[in-house]
Amino acid sequence: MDDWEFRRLHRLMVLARRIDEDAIALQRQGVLPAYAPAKGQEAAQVGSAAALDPARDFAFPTYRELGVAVAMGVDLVGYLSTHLNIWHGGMYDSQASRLAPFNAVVGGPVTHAVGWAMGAKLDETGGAAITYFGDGASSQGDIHEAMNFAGVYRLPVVFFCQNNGWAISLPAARQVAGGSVAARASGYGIEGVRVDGNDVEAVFEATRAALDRARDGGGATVIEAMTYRLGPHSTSDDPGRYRSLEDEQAWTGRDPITRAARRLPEADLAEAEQYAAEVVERVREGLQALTPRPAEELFSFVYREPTAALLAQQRAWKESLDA
Ligand SMILES: Cc1ncc(C[n+]2csc(CCOP(=O)(O)OP(=O)(O)O)c2C)c(N)n1
Ligand SMILES: [Mg+2]
Repeated sequence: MDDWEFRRLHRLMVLARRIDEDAIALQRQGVLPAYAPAKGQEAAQVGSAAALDPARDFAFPTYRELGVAVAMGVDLVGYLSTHLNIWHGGMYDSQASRLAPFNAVVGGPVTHAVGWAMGAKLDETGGAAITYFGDGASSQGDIHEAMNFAGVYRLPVVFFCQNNGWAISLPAARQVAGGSVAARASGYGIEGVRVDGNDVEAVFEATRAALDRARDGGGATVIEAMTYRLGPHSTSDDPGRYRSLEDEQAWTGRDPITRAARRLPEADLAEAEQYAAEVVERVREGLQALTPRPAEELFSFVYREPTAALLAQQRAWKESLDA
């Protein structure tokens, strides 16, 4: 990776970190009802998303993918509006930005990505899907069906697992027997690799290789990025109740941003911070200026053709307003 590209990835990680910190502050100030911090996972998120080709690929995130949104250049006010809970799945344009609405169903985005990859294969678009999921999600049945389907049909999809050590309070060791999510790939006839998820360059290279193979008809890959969630599971969680300070401190010493910063001159670090501070300010103002959407839209965009049950709910809702 050349210096220019490395600097770009570092700058995106710093931006993700600062926006993440501000989102937590906004939650504490009562602006955001809840938030799922991404601190510590910036290299895994930025490194993987930066390897995508925005002209043909598509990403399917979980609820913790701020770094992916940052690296893909998604409108961050629209992205964070999901945490503001004012509209279905965020107010950014998913089609244009190539990032699906974020998904709070554990394992949910994985089946969507495989379906999208089936479409890309049938239409011969040359695009590949990437889907994000956690160590906890890796024990969900949907993941296994999705990987098997991708293996059987040789689909262009990258299963990107961020193994951050925890599924809320459950350690990965207690639900991944054998210890490796990547190792499961061989049972589905697909590639599996494990990378240091706090090394942004290693993540970028592994993802680029997997995307290239997917586009060349080589099928799917499981990438298991070994990382750590430095903060709480969500703003309602207290990790002090289930993990040790020593563990947190050990991983703080492996902070992906500090690590990348060692390769860069002071001037670049200062410039990255200044840029991040400007964007944080803009995003904060944008979020605070958002007003609620019409309540009627609760019923829009759920199905292409609304079901009878949905229409009945809509009628009941309207009647309750008149009552
Ligand atoms: C289908 C489903 N089951 C359970 C939950 C509740 N839940 C939310 S996050 C989470 C843990 C997920 O852990 P992991 O996949 O490791 O992702 P991480 O939160 O660590 O990023 C659980 C059980 C959910 N949202 N969806
Ligand atoms: Mg996890």
